[in-house]
Amino acid sequence: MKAFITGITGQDGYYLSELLISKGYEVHGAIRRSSSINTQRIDELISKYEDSNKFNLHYSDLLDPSSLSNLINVIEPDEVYNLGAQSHVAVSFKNPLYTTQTSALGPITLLEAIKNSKKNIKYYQASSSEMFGGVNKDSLNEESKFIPKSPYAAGKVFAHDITKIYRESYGLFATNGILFNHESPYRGETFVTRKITKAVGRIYYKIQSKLTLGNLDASRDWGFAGDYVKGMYKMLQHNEPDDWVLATGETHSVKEFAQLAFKEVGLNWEDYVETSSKYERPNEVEHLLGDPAKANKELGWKPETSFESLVKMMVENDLKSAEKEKVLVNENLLNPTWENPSIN
Ligand code: NAP
Ligand code: F7E
Repeated sequence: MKAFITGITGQDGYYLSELLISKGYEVHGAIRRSSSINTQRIDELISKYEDSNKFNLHYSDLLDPSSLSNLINVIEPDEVYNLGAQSHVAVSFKNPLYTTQTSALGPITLLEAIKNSKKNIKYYQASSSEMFGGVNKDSLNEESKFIPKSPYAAGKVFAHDITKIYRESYGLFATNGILFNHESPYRGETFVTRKITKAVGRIYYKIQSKLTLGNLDASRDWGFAGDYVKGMYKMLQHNEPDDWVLATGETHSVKEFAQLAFKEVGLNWEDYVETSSKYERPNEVEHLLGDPAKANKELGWKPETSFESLVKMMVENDLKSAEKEKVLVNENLLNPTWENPSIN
């Protein structure tokens, strides 16, 4: 089996690649040319599979249609996982066109290429709980209404709809995984969970003195990315294409996350956390809670990692990296510029 993954350098790209390789897949991923190295998460896989055809990278971009259709034709994948996106909601307000183009044009280009290839290629679209808008405390499922509140979410709604349209119009095996927030030690450092756990590590080792956050009352249904990629894989093995929610069924506030993360190292969060409006969004998604019953019933998927284990895993990882940073800071080999990041 061959899989083609866009967004392979991202959090989910790493976990999904590892999972598919363990299942015997030949994995192909699209990477973007970047002026600084953007393969840190997958460097381990690159070196491990250097002498085999298990893990292969190709230059491409979701905004370069010919490169995507060429890759579909050359690789001839059995499965395409479209994970690539400008995935930061706050940044989407600053770069709305770019965000929308990657979220919306990428999927339609891939779906066209799959349709035109006339091969039975299965397609996974990375849909998001952000599409629901979080306007009340209801538990959200596949039937819940989309009320997007950001350019990011609006682009994802388009991608979700076009995936369904290609499924219904052309009989493509095109699925949407509506995933609620999922985190890990590989989570981008400007998302709130990782921003908190990075700060906890550095505050513990006294190379950071405070942590500035935005809206502490927002709540999210946070799961572990390693569990969620198993759900993506299961969706493409199902006998029929469809849409499925992956979530834990629990919601916690940003405040609760911070409280627990600081508690892991024996510190009181209130001694270190400040708030600033610069980390607030023009239109906030206040509350998200998902209902994964359909995925549980039809795919046999369930989250395996509790909220507490997730926080602990992330804090332990970032404590180790802060310990190494402290050595470098003490030897004047690293400048601690993380004290007051300008954005996110
Ligand atoms: P992530 O860590 O931000 O990774 C995003 C990936 O997309 C990176 O590989 C990035 O490449 C790539 N990318 C960005 N712009 C691109 C472009 N123009 N062309 C090609 N690739 C581009 O995101 P993630 O957390 O792994 O999430 C994976 C997908 O699931 C995303 O589509 C996200 O929107 C969606 N999603 C995520 C969550 C979540 O909680 N994590 C929940 C629901 C849905 P570079 O490394 O070069 O920047
Ligand atoms: O924010 C609040 C912020 O940036 C979570 C993406 O993967 O999940 C992610 O989007 C909440 C929001 O993730 C800070 O206002 C407070 O209410 O970690 P986040 P997100 O916006 O939920 C969805 C499902 C996706 O699809 C996205 O791709 O935390 N918050 N203070 C903060 N957020 C950030 N980033 N930084 C703060 O300082």
